[in-house]
Amino acid sequence: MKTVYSPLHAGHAGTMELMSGAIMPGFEKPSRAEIIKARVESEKLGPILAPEVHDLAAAKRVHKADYIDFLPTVYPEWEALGRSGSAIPYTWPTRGLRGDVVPATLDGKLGHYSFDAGAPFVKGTWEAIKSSYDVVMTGAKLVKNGERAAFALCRPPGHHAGAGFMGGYCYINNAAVAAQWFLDQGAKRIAILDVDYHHGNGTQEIFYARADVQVLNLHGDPMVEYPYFLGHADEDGEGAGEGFNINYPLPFGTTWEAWNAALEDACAKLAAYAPDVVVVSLGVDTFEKDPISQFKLKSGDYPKIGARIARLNLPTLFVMEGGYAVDEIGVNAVGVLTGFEG
Ligand code: Q9C
Ligand code: ZN
Repeated sequence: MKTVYSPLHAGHAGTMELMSGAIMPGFEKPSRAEIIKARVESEKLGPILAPEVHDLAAAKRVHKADYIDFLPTVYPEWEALGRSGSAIPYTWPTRGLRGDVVPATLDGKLGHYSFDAGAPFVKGTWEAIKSSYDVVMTGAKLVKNGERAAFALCRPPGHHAGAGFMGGYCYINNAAVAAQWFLDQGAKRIAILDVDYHHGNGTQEIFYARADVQVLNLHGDPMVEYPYFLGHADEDGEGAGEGFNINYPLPFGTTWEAWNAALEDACAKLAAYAPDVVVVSLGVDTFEKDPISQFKLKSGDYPKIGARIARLNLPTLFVMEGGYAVDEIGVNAVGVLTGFEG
């Protein structure tokens, strides 16, 4: 299968994050994508293509236009204030406060357009976000033009980004953009299968009231795990979308057997939906050695995930999301893809 990759991701480097009461170097770092790319090469998965440059129209089909227009302004405004380091919000319009008024200055805007402090900006962040979007658009086009599958090696990831908010290392929801783009190209139904350890709260929010995108999510139970506040089993969609959002919250310590049972159930529901394309939000932070996660999948499990997805026998776009055990991230992510190819 073909991989789409851009070196521009690497400008999103040296970010900081808040963790257990301390500011520390970000876990979502450039080496992640470089190690996956090296594994794509050493496993001879297929050619690695540069993305085509796209305008932002497809991003604005799933995100609010004012949110997308805000993203490239962040770091220049931050610098104009005489600041350096990582631009990070520190206050949010939570319950009872005004979420409808966009503040006029940067710290207020950062809070308005985010749900946490987990999506920092440095100098190269916007270019990296844009390259990740170009990567997923190029991958989507490959599948539309007849490839059985393609791998969008996106960085930064996307599944925590909602219509009008960033967070959790995510800015543009690459998987959601691709799903909507397939529909706009004439597809009738798209399924998004999110196997990242964390609930894809942004993806769920974007498609919650819609029947033309089925969203299936396997993740750490939000009663005990980030991003909390969304991802419970009773969230099954609303209005026309009722029944088209399917959550599998799983406990800390989940191993292959229980995780795979949830995958089997998800694949059965996905097959019954009969989508034109499957978009896989491919996180490998389910790995036993992931530094911020609590599932116990082993490297040998990832090819089995790919093989199961292949048995759906549908055009498939793999979109890279999380995974922070950098030493094994290439083995695990590319393991899914080689398992798919059989
Ligand atoms: N820093 C993805 O895997 N970390 N995002 C919370 C406090 C946030 C994960 C712990 C993890 C975000 C795409
Ligand atoms: Zn994750």
